[in-house]
Amino acid sequence: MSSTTHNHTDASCIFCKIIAGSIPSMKLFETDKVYAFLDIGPIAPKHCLVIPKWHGAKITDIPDDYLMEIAPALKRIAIASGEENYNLLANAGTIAHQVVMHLHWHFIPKPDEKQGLGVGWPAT
Ligand code: D5M
Repeated sequence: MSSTTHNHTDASCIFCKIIAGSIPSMKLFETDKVYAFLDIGPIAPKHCLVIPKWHGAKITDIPDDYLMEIAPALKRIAIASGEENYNLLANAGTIAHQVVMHLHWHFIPKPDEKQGLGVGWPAT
């Protein structure tokens, strides 16, 4: 069920705006505490993100009850995607390549190029 319980926000944060619906996203699903959507710059087909509905850059900023909905959301995506090979990752800090300072987990499928699934991607 969706909800309006996103009460710890940063008005300048693009992901807070996505949660609030003030800028568009390709939403996959949401719960009271998490929001899942397609990455705007996919590095593989079905590349998507899961974010807590609580603004904070790092895992240490986020209350446990929000974090506890992250793993089930990633599991739901993994099942729905049908993918067998993928990376789940969260960058923390600029040196670790975090660009959006609202905690997010990437779900990044890794097509098996030996089976031809990755042909043509990434474009070179
Ligand atoms: O990755 C931040 C990720 O956020 C990057 O893969 C692009 C994605 N992004 C940025 N803006 C949007 C919008 N508006 N919709 C969907 N996805 C978006 P990082 O781990 O911080 O390097």
